[in-house]
Formats: sequence, C-alpha cells, structure tokens
Amino acid sequence: MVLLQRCVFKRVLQQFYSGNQRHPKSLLSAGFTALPAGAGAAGRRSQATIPDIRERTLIAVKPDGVQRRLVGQIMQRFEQRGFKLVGLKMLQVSDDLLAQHYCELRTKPFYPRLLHYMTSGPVVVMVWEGHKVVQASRTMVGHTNPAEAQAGTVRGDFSFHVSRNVVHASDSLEGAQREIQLWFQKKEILSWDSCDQTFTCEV
Ligand code: IDP
Ligand code: MG
Repeated sequence: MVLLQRCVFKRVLQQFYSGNQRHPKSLLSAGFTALPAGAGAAGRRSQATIPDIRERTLIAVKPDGVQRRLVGQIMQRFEQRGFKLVGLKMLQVSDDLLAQHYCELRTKPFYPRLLHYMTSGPVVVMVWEGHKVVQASRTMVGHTNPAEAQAGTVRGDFSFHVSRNVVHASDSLEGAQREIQLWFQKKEILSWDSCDQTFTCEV
C-alpha cells in the first residue's frame, strides 16, 4: 500500500514538473516576479538557459515627465533594450499609495515636497520584464540626483534637479516585488509571449 502511494506521488510530481516545463507561463500567472536561481527539479531547462528572463520591475514616469511629454521616449528606451512591457497605466496617485511607496523616506526633510510633487499631476506606471531588468533599469534611469547622472541615462538626459527627476525605478528585486503589488492588481499584469524572444535572449 505504501509502495503504491509512493508510485502515485512520484507520478504526480513528474507530471507537475513536465507540465511546468512545457508551460512556463503557469509560473507567471501564479504571481512570480522572478524565477529563483535553482528553482527545483523543474528548473533543469530554466537553470541552464532561461535563468531570470522573467524578472520584473516597476518604472514610473513622474508628473514632470508626463507634463513634459516624455512618456514615449522613456518607454522607447525600455522597448529598444528588449525588455517586455507587461503592465501599464496612467493614474492620479493618492497620498495613501505614495505614503506606502515612499515609506522609507517618511522622516526625510524633503518628504512633504516629494508628496506634493508626486501628486501634482498624473503618473504613468509600468511593469517591465526581462533578464536582470531591475539592475539594468536602475542603470538606464541614472543617479537619483540628475546633476550627477551620466549622459545617456533618462535622468542625465532629461533633468537637472533631484526634486524633478522625471522617473522612478525599483532599486532591488524585493523592492520591485513590493512596488508591483502596491501599484498593480494581479489581473492588470499580462503574461504574454513575445515573438522576438529568441533574438533578445537565449530561450
Ligand atoms: P531613487 O528614486 O533614485 O530610488 P530615493 O533615494 O529612493 O531615490 O528617493 C526617492 C525620490 O525622492 C527621488 O527620486 C527624488 O524624487 C526624491 N528625492 C530624493 N532625495 C531628494 C532630495 O534631497 N531633495 C528632494 N527630493 C529628493
Ligand atoms: Mg528609491
């Protein structure tokens, strides 16, 4: 009897893992923001060839960026790089959402001005997906203070003062996960197959 139970359990596990290999999207719809390194037996193929192309990050064009009609140019940079847009919306942010988003900055002297700035008009918020997208987008966005940001970065090209730095990018995997959950409902994020995937990364 015990032997029979073991066989059935083994069979179920085999089917589960082979199913996930054929349909990696099922992991995404389960709400994963990144495939952890060494993700169990199912990761045989994933570990070897698609380590973390499903990493996700939150990017927001702040009110000054929207007012200055920079949304298209900023999005274009992420598209050009090969990242995949999986979430997008425009909204007038509430004080409550911002307080949660910037909870670590609550005690900073500039916090009230930051809230005022961020609620001064609509923002465009996005979720981008791809290999090492969190780190790559921080590099693409540039230094917090645009005066120190390199040319070629979003902040380095479109702004010069820290209080009007045009764009937000999550600063870590954990931060990205937290921010995506804060700004987006699960159903607002789409997992879709991009036909250029074999050209932008190894799959
Ligand atoms: P980050 O946006 O590069 O991650 P954070 O330190 O997380 O930088 O700060 C969040 C935001 O707060 C900045 O993007 C900027 O809008 C604002 N901020 C940070 N430091 C200052 C400051 O010294 N004066 C005014 N605003 C600031
Ligand atoms: Mg930050």
